Amino acid sequence: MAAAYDSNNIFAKILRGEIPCKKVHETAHSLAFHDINPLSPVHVLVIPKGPYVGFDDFSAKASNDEIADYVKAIGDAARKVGVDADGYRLLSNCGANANQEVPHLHVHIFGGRVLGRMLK
Ligand code: IU
Repeated sequence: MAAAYDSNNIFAKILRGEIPCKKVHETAHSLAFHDINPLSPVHVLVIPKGPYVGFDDFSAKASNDEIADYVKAIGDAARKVGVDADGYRLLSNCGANANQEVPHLHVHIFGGRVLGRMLK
């Protein structure tokens, strides 16, 4: 079970406009922005606007509208940054065993080069 949502996490602050981000794409329920510490030439994070810790509580509690919006936002963000032609990797760390650092659901989009079999 996911931990309780901490509204002081860094992505919550980005969503409230308290901390800036390099925005790629925004929808009613989702926001995509460039990772502050890119691990590949293109490294974008896509987050839902709702208070979800990770994939576990999002998949259990989010509405169908939020889920559909989020999945489309990930694909649209990838196309906006131009990684769709050559391919890209999606990754979401969920919880302690995955070393999730920021406790707000995020999907990483890695692209811009040939990626090894595992990136993180
Ligand atoms: P993780 O999957 O939770 O380990 O990924 C967290 C990511 O958030 C990681 O790639 C950081 O570089 C990124 N990040 C960020 O983009 N902006 C920030 O202010 C912080 C972390 I803190």
